[in-house]
Amino acid sequence: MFKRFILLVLVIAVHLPAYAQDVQTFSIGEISVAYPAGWQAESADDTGIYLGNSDAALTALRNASGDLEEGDIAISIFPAESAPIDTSADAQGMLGEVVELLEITGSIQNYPAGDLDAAWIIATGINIPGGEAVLYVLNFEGLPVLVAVQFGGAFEDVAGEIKPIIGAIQVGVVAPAGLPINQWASGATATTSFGNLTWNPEQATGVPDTTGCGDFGAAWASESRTGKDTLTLTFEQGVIPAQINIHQNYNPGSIIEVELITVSGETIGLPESADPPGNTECPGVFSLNVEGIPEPIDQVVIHLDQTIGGNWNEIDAVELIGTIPADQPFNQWASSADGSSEYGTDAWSFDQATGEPNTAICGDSSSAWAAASSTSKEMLAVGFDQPVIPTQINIHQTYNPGSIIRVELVNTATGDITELPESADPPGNTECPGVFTLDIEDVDIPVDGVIIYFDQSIGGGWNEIDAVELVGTLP
Ligand SMILES: [Ca+2]
Ligand SMILES: [Ca+2]
Repeated sequence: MFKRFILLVLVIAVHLPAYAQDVQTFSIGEISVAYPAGWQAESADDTGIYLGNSDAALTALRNASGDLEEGDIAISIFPAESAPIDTSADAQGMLGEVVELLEITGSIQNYPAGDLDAAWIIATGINIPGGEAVLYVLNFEGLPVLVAVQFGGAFEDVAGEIKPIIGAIQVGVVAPAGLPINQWASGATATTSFGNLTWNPEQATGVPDTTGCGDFGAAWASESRTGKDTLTLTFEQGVIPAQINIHQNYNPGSIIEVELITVSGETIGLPESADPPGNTECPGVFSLNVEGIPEPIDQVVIHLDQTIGGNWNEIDAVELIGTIPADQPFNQWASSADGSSEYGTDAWSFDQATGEPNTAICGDSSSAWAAASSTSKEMLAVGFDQPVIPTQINIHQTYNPGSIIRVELVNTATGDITELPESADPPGNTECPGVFTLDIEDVDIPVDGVIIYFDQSIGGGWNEIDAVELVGTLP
């Protein structure tokens, strides 16, 4: 189960030294890339990365156009699963499907990338902006990645610049210290809202989901079209802010100020943060670059005066881009799981212990992991994408808590195992449903795995695990 992690560590070790000091990095979800100073990166939709060596290159990506001057390079990087192809195929197979889908021509070849299964093609066709592009499939285990490179002029002239960037694409590291991450708001409140189920503050959370300029229930709107209102967005991860992107889908022009709130609760006003009429198109993104705020923030406050425009200034989504400070606790849910036995291969399987909790009640629920037998000794091993210096583990139990006898921590790169003292959860200690929390103080090596040992003869019933959270600081 841990092969993927070890592979990733090797990939990182192989690729990163290719760069000198003046390099920047950017990550979206599990994908990250390093690129030369002077280039720009931004998140594309909620899953991909746009990279460009000029404003024109980035604009071409945003507009899906091939309008590039000689020397311009535009690179888009997306999970292969965002294309309608079979992502269980090998790299050449996936690229073959892309070629068919786009009805393009060219010769698919293996792309040399160490142990990584990779393929590439110099492709031409009318479905490619500009008529010519280079496409790559990097078949990272678990998350294959599609890369498209557009360029002005001849490929030979830019190939040398592109190659190290392709080599610096990584998967599986959520947020190494110093890498900007993007987040969409996970919660929202407002002084007023137009509805309870539509146009409510919730509609400004998550990825943008309105289509065009107009009055949409999937965006937040205030009660009055001329209201002076405040919309406050919360984000899961506190970050040193670099950019705020406010997606507006109806009557932009009424934002008078944007404030940030630090994780410790201090409010910081952003100078020149008004978005007057004519500044942002409809639909459009009001983008604020933020500099010089030393504290991590996890809330964005948007003040509107809709007497300015005289009509609802609707907000569809708000994105926060920033870096995770080295000492900031980092929360993650298990991304992989294995163990001694599972009750099913889908329902009650190991995988049911990954991701955020999704089992609300105490009971025998197939959205939690259960062992094959109800009275056996068992082991559940969960893995996490980002190694951290651990400070806390939270084990979400949804049936018969009381059988956990021991918990261990793992560094999957080195194989080091740390047993946690007094890590049993005896009957009566955790309610059902309930969270068994282990605070960790003395572990100073990074870990990315947790192993939970059970003796279900203690409780005599399935001790089901819905989710496991690892909290820690970046190494
Ligand atoms: Ca929305
Ligand atoms: Ca679950």
